[in-house]
Amino acid sequence: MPKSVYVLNGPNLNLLGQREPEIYGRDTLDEIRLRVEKHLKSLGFNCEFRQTNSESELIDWIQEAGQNGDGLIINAAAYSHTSIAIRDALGAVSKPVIEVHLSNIFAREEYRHHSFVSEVAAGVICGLGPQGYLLAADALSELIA
Ligand code: DHK
Repeated sequence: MPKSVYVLNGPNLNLLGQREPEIYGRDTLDEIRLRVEKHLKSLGFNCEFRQTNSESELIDWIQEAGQNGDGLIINAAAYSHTSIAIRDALGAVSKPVIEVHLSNIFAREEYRHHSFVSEVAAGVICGLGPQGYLLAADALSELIA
């Protein structure tokens, strides 16, 4: 049975493609999902790719990933900067976690410079657009092996 990687996306990422494209790019989340699924498949992993605008649903999915997954890629979007609850849910996951942001959060507003997720992530990739998810998949595949 193939190992499985959860790819969880937080609030407003459902609007990718139309939302501030000069910051987040023109790819839709569905286009990114197809690329990530294909790439993870080529690395031998099943992909569970999801998006929610709800903090509680994201926490439930992080807990599910901790139980059923072998690794986790997360773009918690704005919750990265605000949610200790999401940080704590990730802290309880014993599988490797990689944090991804499409934009370079350090080149943006100061309130985006701190991420609670980073404290509990094995690594952080930001500023490389959708490619960040593919690089995270490569890193995770090494960490899981
Ligand atoms: C996405 C968001 O929605 C923002 O709230 C974060 C992140 C950055 C991203 O770049 O993917 O600050």
